[in-house]
Amino acid sequence: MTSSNHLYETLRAGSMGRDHEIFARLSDGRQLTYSALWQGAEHLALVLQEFGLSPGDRVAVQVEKSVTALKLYLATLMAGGIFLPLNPGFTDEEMPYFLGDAEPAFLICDPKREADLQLAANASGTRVILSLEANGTGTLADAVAQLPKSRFQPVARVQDDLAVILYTSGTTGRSKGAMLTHGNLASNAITLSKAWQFGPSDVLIHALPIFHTHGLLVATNVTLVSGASLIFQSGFDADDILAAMLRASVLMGVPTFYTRLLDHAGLTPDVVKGMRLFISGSAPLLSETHARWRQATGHVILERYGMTETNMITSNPYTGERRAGTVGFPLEGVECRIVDPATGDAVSPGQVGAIEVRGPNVFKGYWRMPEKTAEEFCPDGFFKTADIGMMDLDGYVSIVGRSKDLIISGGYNVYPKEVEDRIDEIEGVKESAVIGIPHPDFGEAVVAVVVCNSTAVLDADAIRAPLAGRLARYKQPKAFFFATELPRNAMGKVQKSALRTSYSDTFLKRH
Ligand code: MLC
Ligand code: AMP
Repeated sequence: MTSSNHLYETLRAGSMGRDHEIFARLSDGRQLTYSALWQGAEHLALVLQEFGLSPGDRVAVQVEKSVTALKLYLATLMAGGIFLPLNPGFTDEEMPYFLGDAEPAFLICDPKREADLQLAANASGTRVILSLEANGTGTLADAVAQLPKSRFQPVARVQDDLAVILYTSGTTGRSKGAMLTHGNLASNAITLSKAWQFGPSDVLIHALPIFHTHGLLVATNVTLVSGASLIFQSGFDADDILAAMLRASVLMGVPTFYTRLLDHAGLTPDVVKGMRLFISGSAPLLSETHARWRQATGHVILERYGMTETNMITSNPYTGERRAGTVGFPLEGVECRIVDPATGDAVSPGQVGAIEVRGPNVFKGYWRMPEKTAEEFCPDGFFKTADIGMMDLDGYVSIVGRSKDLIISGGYNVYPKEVEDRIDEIEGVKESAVIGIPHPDFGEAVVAVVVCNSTAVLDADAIRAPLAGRLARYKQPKAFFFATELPRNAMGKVQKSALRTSYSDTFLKRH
């Protein structure tokens, strides 16, 4: 009897019978065919199995972006494991939490991090540590070289089995592992491919990180399920993206991609001539950016909305009006409602409320946090996104705010509490408030307002220096302000909105 591996088979179907076609064009001129991609994934799956991977084991991966890392993602799925990618910017202080919580059987990391992560990995019961550099070398590649090459029969996995865990920060400081199933990811990939009319002739410029929903589960999965190809870039570089546009058809990016490209003299209607689609998501796209892009290129950006726990929820239409300032309609098969947060009742069109989502895209829950999971779901199965929005009479959804204290900087989420805790630990600091304020490049920038003890004399460097090495760089405040006290309401709660107003033009006036 042949077994079936749901997500693997869904993704594999996109290129079935077309193995000789290109999957990825790399920056150094090399090209990877679909057959090389799947064969490489099979070899890595053999290694995982040889080292004792059992179905359901977590494979934690903290590496620089590379196609080998994509093969490892596919290999983990094929071997029945759960892929757990982690931002390579996470510091040695941040990593032990993830390892301790997820208890991965495998850790694949950069060789330069191996020694520093060893202790935390041992403490979390990690059985196997292998290294992988961006150029594909390391002990993982050595293990592949030593193994006799045979075919790998994917391990049976059904829709409800876990495929990926992605950590998403929590307001209380503890990151939560969002458990995404084979069914969640397969359904969203198929839905998006259809909604955005992807096909084998599409060439996607891939400049996003691959440890998040956007770069891994949207960009990569949609490409695979459509049998399309990637121009695979290690990160954002405006020159490289503009050069790639001459051979590409689609770009997916966060709003910072678009504002940076608009600032580049090389963005002309000629350069984008062969492109058919520009997609933006992960953070709000200003209507102004939408209009400037249309003016500069003649293309209308398609904005969509999603989150780690739900994959993609809404999208502006491919055909039909792509309305600036909105994130479009609920995707096919995805239910989205706007409710009064106090009563849970649906509000009328045009009224603002809490956004809730239900569908095959919605995750299974938070890893080993059943109470937290129960809190975030309504009894009828809708997930509470914590985003505040409205749906107009035509059905377009707009995001107007967030009920959680969250900053989105260049598409990365920063939870103020985590940064405040680190600042408050510094000697001489009485308390702090971390807020997000408008930034021309990152959309929002993290800044800190610090109150020192009466006897302490601290300057910005005295706060900045101890944070370096403790927090990933994107979480580190871009400016520090000092105050004698924080504004509080009658209940004693810090009034962050007052602080945001006070400092709102900090970065805008510098430009
Ligand atoms: C880099 N820095 C950032 C930052 N990115 N600071 C704040 N926010 C960010 N997003 C830091 C760098 O460490 C550096 O610090 C300084 O800012 C300048 O960096 P840079 O060289 O200009 O940044 P760059 O490497 O070009 O990266 C910017 C970026 C990148 C926007 C291209 O952040 C990025 O790729 N963002 C995409 C994130 C993403 O994929 N999100 C999707 C999540 S999924 P220093 O101190 O060294 O000078 C999700 C669901 C959904 O949200 O709906 O998709
Ligand atoms: P994450 O936790 O990283 O998955 O981030 C998800 C959050 O990003 C959502 O809850 C939204 O607040 C935000 N987000 C994603 N896409 C958009 C968008 N197009 N417009 C506004 N906010 C967005």
